Amino acid sequence: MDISILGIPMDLGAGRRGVDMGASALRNAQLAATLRALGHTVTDLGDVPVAVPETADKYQDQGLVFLDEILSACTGAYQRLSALDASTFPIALGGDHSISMGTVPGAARGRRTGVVWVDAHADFNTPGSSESGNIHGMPVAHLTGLGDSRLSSIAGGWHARPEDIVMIGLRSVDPRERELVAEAGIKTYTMKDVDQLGITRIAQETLERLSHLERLHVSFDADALDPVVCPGVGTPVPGGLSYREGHLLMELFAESGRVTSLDIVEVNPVLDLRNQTAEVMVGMAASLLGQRIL
Ligand code: 5AB
Ligand code: MN
Ligand code: MN
Ligand code: MN
Repeated sequence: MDISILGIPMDLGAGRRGVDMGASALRNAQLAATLRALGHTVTDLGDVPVAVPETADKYQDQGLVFLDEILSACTGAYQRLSALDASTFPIALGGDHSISMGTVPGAARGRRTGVVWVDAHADFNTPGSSESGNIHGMPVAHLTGLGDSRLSSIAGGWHARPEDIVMIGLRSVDPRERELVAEAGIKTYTMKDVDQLGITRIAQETLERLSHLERLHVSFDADALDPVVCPGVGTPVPGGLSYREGHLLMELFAESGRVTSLDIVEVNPVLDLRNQTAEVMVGMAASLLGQRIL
């Protein structure tokens, strides 16, 4: 497979500093070499330009922290990815999860695309429902066309349909956000569901539910995994996916041969232990891209 890596070193959407270094940490953890060893052709496209908070006005817009800078970085990511050949498999490296407002439509390249959101959080706040104003808690709502019209039109008129979205690993959803997810009719698997059903059944149901789609994007927030596995995240929540549950999910998706793009986001080297989180996430990417045990 032809894989293209794009970094979006941005922490403007997160409440805590440091995820801007995630892209660098993932490269340092041998992402490209690992994927090449699996037989892929890997091109690193470098980084999209991102403003630093020190030069930006934090509260330029009510309820949306660093709106202009995030719009500009997401637009940059969208343009870089949507220019890629349709057969190329893009991997976007965050950065905080607000990058996905650009990377998901960029990877979709105009086509209807399923989105598998692997995350402790639903990221379905709107400016009206968010208590933090942090845009990394809002990307899915904006991908479906809700919320602020500037953030929901980064890709022009392209939107993800709620019925094409599945969320896995949830265990921290805000009260109003919960209502919005239910109203939108998005399929969710909480950690309770993971415990009760098991990851195998969840992977099968997800692939079945999205079986009408030719393109599937996996947006993998490192905080979906348990903080013991991935301590280097800005918003850790106990009780997450185990190391093997994460791998098994990626292995089952790989077996399906249906995933066409990937985000790896929210890796925070400032809070990490010797780059463990980046190394774990490179392993997840390898499982998704065909690394086998036997
Ligand atoms: B992440 C919270 N719901 O909106 C909010 O890490 C957390 O991309 C959002 O999943 C977490 O600020 C965003 C409290
Ligand atoms: Mn997230
Ligand atoms: Mn999260
Ligand atoms: Mn986070």
